[in-house]
Amino acid sequence: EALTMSELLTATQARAFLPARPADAHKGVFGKVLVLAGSINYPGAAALACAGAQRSGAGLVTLATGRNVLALAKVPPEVTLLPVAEGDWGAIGPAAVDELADDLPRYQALLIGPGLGQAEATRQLVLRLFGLDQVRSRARVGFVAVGDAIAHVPQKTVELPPTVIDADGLNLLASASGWFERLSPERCVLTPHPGEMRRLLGVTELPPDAVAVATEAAQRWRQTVVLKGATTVIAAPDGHTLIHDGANPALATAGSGDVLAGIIAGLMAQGCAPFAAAALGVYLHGAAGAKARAAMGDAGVVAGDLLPLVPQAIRELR
Ligand code: NPW
Ligand code: AMP
Ligand code: MG
Repeated sequence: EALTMSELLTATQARAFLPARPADAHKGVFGKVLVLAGSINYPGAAALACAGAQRSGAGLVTLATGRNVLALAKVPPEVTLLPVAEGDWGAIGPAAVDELADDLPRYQALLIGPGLGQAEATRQLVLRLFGLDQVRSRARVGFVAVGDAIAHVPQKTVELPPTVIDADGLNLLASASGWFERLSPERCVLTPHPGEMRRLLGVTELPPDAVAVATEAAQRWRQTVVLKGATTVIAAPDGHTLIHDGANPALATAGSGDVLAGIIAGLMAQGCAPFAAAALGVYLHGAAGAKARAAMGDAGVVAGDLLPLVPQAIRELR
């Protein structure tokens, strides 16, 4: 019943969200994406997210990740690199924020989370990036003598470009109570699968109506929410909801969501507003999946197979 109450995402709607592609433009016109992703356990997620952003048409994609992770990640050669310091087991820690802060304004979109891992140092990085650490350190001032001094070291306030938060970016954010109150409203796209949505909501089981869950979360958090699944719900902070009904077992494979997050970030870098980028990204990811299934079948498609099909999906939509 909920399905009939919300709008289905059609090709016509997706087409209306496509960013312009002027023939005489240079790469700067199509935007720069910074991807903060990867860890020793998941170098591939960073590479897939970068490639997704490239294939959606972004002008430049840069990967910020730990130096040792870079050595393992099969990053496409066109991607530029910002190696950052890493701690134990390749975990990126909060010091990376200082390394990146001055560069951030150069990017039109940021993607944080694919394969980032959940080390404590990386949790501190995510909290610091979103300005959540100051809340915590203030609360601890009277408690830890050394922490008192640390809490008073003035830290750079980081102005984030429009941001896609996925995977461990979501898991780590969920560890801070009231996390959504600190995000600049209507700047982010959150792309949880049901497991990540449970963590964000702090519940052990989601209510059965995914449309209601996503719609209410987007309004409460004041951000665009993409609740992924065989049916994916795209919800805007103003209550507008689109449903992508594209059940396809070829997409149920590791790294599929990392590619989607990259596509959405790439579209944001090209000037799409968060909700438009989210809806168009889900549509193109689904269309690439349909092409992969038609060519290869239901089983054995891998996330990397989707990548060259994204430009074809864009061409067919235009
Ligand atoms: P279950 O299994 O049904 O009981 P996690 P993750 C639940 C990186 N990756 N779709 C599910 O319940 C990611 O970017 C790296 C999906 C289970 O409890 C992350 O950083 C790759 N899950 C990190 O790995 C390729 C559903 O959610 C939990 C669900 C961990 O991400 C793989 C699973 O999710 C991966 O992308 C649904 N419809 N419904 C690489 N090559 O580098 C319920 N769940 O624990 O968040 O693990 O998604 O694999
Ligand atoms: P993740 O779990 O983060 O890797 O994301 C998985 C991606 O694949 C999301 O975009 C899901 O919507 C999509 N997906 C997974 N299973 C299916 C399915 N059975 N039908 C359609 N899309 C799916
Ligand atoms: Mg994922």
